[in-house]
Amino acid sequence: MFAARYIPGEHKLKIDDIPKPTAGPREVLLKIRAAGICHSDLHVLHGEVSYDHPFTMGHEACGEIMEEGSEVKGQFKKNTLYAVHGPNPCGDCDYCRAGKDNLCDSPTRQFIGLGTDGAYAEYLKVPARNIVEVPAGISAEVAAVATDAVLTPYHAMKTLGEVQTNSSVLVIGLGGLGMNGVQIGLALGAKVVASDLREESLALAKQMGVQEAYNSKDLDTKIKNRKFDVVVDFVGAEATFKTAQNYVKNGGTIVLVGLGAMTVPVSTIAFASFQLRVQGSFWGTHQEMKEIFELIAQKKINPQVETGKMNEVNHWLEELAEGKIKSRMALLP
Ligand code: FEH
Ligand code: ZN
Repeated sequence: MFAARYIPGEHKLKIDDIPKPTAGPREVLLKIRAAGICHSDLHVLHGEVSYDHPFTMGHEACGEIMEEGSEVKGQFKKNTLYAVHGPNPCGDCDYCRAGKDNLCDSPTRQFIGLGTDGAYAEYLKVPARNIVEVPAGISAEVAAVATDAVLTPYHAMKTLGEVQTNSSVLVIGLGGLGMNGVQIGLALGAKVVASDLREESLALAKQMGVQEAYNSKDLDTKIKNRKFDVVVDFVGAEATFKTAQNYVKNGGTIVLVGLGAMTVPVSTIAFASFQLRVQGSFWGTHQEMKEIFELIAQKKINPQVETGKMNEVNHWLEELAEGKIKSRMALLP
């Protein structure tokens, strides 16, 4: 079958023809219907994260079940889309048992498409426990990108930021994650202010219902000395983290999602004097993935997605690297 493979040391995926997998006793075999591309793929291809073995990439997967393992027979529906929980938790460790399965610390756990075979392929086998049914009416491309670009901001805002009705939230960065973060904040009943350097992104955020959307360079004049319960930095650069420190309330939380810089300076005087908290955020849990699909089905979140052809995956990853993809992209077989 077709598969786009990571080869250690290579900076492009190898388009290959490999044997079609078969489902183990507690696995299912999915026929891939859509696979989202992500900057995390680029971190690997650019050598910032490396692996010592080849595997098929693609950690944002959606497909239909073609085969059920012997121990999970009859548990799933035919002609139905399922989304894959990319963190691929073990289900047995303390984190998994505590419902924090995004932090699974099983020594054998590998992320789908980042260490173990993923979705840039015709077929993908995954543990049956790590898929979630996609509600009818949600397209494969939306479901695929939602497994990261909606799940990650949802985990950051609802679970870690504890965003709720009337929370004041500043969202910094309106890329694929931030734009969904704005919608998630509104869906949770928060008062959301959005900021980005791109005017077209600010306009889109306003179309999504946010009352205030300001260019990051005008933030000081626009919001002056207002402070926010939660500031979510979807960029993770020095400048944006500095902005976050300036506008988070005393005792408030900065949720750091973006990986823009390797490190960002923390103001000790600000953090100590105003008892600030900075909270890292990683992907999301299986339970949260069920919740985001409900919100998408209720049209409270409308993920923007562009599509391309799976066999052009290297081209689209280059487009992503050059900043030419405005929202998120899913590849179709
Ligand atoms: C996945 C694996 C490792 C680091 C970051 C990611 C993100 O794409 C998940 O949101
Ligand atoms: Zn685990």
